[in-house]
Amino acid sequence: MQADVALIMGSKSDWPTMESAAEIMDTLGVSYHVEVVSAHRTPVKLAEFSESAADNGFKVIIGGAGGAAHLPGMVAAHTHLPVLGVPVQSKALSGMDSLLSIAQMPKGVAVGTLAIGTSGAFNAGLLACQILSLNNPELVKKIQAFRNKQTETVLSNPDPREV
Ligand code: RP5
Repeated sequence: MQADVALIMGSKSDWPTMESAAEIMDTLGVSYHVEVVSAHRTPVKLAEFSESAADNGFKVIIGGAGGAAHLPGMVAAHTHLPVLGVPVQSKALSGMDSLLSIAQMPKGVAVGTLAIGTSGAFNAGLLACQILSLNNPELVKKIQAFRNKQTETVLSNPDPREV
């Protein structure tokens, strides 16, 4: 399971959202491990996974969950590694419940909260890469190339009526 990023989520139903994090990490060549770890349905697994995460070589943890989204916060309670939380869009409350559950951490236990849904998941993957790039000049170059290409795509086709 050796990988730089742990990409975990509360349910298999979160994968269609969380695969956006995997997408950008694939693009930038960052290794990740994917697994369902539920704060409520598998609480002992969550504690064991989080407590052993640093020893297992992970450097950043991305946690996605919806509804009563306690996963990222509980992971952060069990590890010193940086934890990025992705609020998955819920059916009942469109992800506002997820967002507030993840963002409103008590002082002293930090979770970096991203946007609701696939944009948040993508940016969690991107931010994990940026954190890892602090000690990796080659990764810095890849991130800069990704950003430059994105900018060029917008600048080269500014007419909103054209695809
Ligand atoms: C959360 O409950 C999961 O993260 C998921 O977003 C939500 C619904 O889970 P399922 O009932 O689809 O397994 O724990």
